[in-house]
Amino acid sequence: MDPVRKVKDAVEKVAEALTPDVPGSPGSGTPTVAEPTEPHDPLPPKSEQGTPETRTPTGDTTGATPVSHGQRGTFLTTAQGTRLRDTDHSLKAGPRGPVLLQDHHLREKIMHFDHERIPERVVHARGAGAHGVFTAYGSAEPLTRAGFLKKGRKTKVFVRFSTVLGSRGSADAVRDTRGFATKFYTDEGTFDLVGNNMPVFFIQDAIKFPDIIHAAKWHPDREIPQAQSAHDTFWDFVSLHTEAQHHTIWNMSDRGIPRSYRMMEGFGVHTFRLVNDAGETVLVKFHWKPTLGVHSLTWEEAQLTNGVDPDFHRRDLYDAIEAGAFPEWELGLQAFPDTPEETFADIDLLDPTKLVPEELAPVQAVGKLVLNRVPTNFFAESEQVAFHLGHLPPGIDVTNDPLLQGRLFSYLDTQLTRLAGPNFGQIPINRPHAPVNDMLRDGFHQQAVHGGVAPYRPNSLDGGNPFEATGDGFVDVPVTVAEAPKIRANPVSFDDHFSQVRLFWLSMSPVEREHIINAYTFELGKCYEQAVKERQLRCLANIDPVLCAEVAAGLGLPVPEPTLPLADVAPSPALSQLGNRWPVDGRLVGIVVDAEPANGGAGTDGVDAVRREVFAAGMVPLVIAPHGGTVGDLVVQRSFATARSVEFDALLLAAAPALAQDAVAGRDAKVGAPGADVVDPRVLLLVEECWRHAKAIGAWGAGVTVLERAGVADTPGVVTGRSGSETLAAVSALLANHRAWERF
Ligand code: HDD
Repeated sequence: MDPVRKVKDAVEKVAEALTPDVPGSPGSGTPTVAEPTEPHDPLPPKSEQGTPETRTPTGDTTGATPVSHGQRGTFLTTAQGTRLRDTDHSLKAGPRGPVLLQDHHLREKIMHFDHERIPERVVHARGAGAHGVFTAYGSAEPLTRAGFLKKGRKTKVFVRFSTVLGSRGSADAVRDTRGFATKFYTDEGTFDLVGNNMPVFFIQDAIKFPDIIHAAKWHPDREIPQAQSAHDTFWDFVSLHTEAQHHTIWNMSDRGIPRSYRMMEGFGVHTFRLVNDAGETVLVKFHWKPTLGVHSLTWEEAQLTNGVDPDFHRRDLYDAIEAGAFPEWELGLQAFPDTPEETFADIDLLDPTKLVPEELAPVQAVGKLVLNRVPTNFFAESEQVAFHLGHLPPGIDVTNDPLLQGRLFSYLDTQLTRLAGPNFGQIPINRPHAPVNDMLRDGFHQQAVHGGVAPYRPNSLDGGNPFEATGDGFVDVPVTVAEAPKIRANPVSFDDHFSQVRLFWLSMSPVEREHIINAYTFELGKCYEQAVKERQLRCLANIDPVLCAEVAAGLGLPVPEPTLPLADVAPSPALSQLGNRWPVDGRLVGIVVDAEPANGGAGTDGVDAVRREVFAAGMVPLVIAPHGGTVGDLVVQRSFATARSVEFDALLLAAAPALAQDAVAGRDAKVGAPGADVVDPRVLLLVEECWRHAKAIGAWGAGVTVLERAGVADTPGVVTGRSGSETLAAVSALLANHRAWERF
């Protein structure tokens, strides 16, 4: 199909999905759904969802027993398959009598409900997943024998994005690191790449993970704050434990508040070892590069979003997939010679607090990931998915990074408790797509009915089966382990805690530096302990004098002297988010219209044409009107009561909606303003917030008045046009830069 047509079709589909259900309204296309009174076939699954499992829990696929997944069988049954005639009344001794203990249906229903929740993840509890496909370019073939990286090979994947600190119900747009965990269901066994949106970590040794997490999570006495690092214990730990300073500056930068999961980079963080068919090895770092570019929220926008739409990132991910604007990333590798020193350009590749600048080792693209399907059931998939760094196919192996080594223990261990027993690998989302023939037996929640009598090796009773693989199995790379004393210590290179923090700071543009200063000032300003703030300022003094002085000024504290010479490092421009232009696919454009003339508004002339042009450009238009329902022929997606600026990437003003007449009358009495001149304050707020958050704003016709009333006319990133079409063209050009950066 013609690609432009394809995008148009996909975007029209989303518009339908986003259109409120106003039966019979123009453009809604939604028939009135009658309330069912007798059994009939259920609606098919939504197009972007998979068909639910069609077997019963007992595995019957003959159709003889009703399927119990997702309300798809006709008649309600107990868990044992007995048809039920009543699920609304407990069995009682007479209509007014006591409930009888013998009511098995009541007890089964309540017992199961009582146990619906499982423990949340101890970290990364809040997250959202999606299915997709990974297609290999073949460029990694010389480096690894991994089959899924061979040219053209397609592999199914499941990705779960997450925040680290908050509980399962916490808000999405908090300042935090984001998890980016990918399960590749390769036909040689599952490969899990369990990374973050930042390339470095707080600690160099896994033994300190409980310390950083205890410090960063809530205080143990009151269990606050939720999903925040802006508190004493976090800054106490990172200021004492200076190897955390590099990860901390990433958190304080715009990377800590991503605009969307779709607009984040991902990093495997550790160095891994690849091995090819000839047994040659190379050290690599994994990168995910989003097609849409790396973009962030502003801090005020993030704070508002957490109130207005705490599920912002989750909703954004699913809306985009539903819209057909499938999120995409390229998988890339930085490859380094596998030398005995395991260093590159004097950077210790086993130190997870260090990155390798892309200018020194370019990221080579090896394949593309496309997320194209939302989960059918959140719990079954996103909640029960279990990743593990030890899930490696032949061709990929681990290194001695002490953080990685500890993680290899932690994930299996935590999942044993979280998923209540050792058989969580049999949960549908965790099942490998490669054939499994293990000799693991029994245990809680065993799903398999294993045949045979000899689950051991060697055996003769089951014909010696299963046999060990010859040639194509996993081989641990026989790395030489140096003869060395048993010791609790780090290599000396791990003692450099500041040079790369300075490298990061120097790589930022002025506006990104301003955001970093503001973030440190905000977070430390939320601390109560003076000693903690002063200690962190001493760390900042070792990073950069301007950074330290600005934050100290914001806190009203003296500027300390550095305790170390400032590192002499070259910046890495690739670390900055600014300076590029990006596709605008899936961006949300709000269009403010007025009520119909009959209701005192100016109407919606030309808006439908603009709406279609927004679609055609691959973006999603959302019509914002004084009320829900319809205005003329336009279906309204947001009313002034439900719209808030944080939802939109750009704003178009087609009209200057006035305040309702009765409200104006009250206002007149106070300020004596002429009624028709009073622009609805909710529209003014939309404009003011979009302006403060440096978003593109465009107006034509009567809409230009709003710019004047809001006092933003003729400022950077605010455009006007002779027509809607001309205005949209200018706004789209601005949107490709993500924000009007000059406004900060
Ligand atoms: Fe971890 C979950 C990423 C260090 C222990 N981690 C978890 C998840 C991600 C990461 C993305 C969520 C997976 C999901 O969506 O289910 N973790 C990282 C990265 C690290 C890191 C990139 C450093 C480079 N983690 C780390 C250490 C330890 C853990 C050092 C322990 C020694 N992580 C865990 C865990 C979790 C987890 C406790 C919680 C839930 C789970 O594993 O299944 O085992």
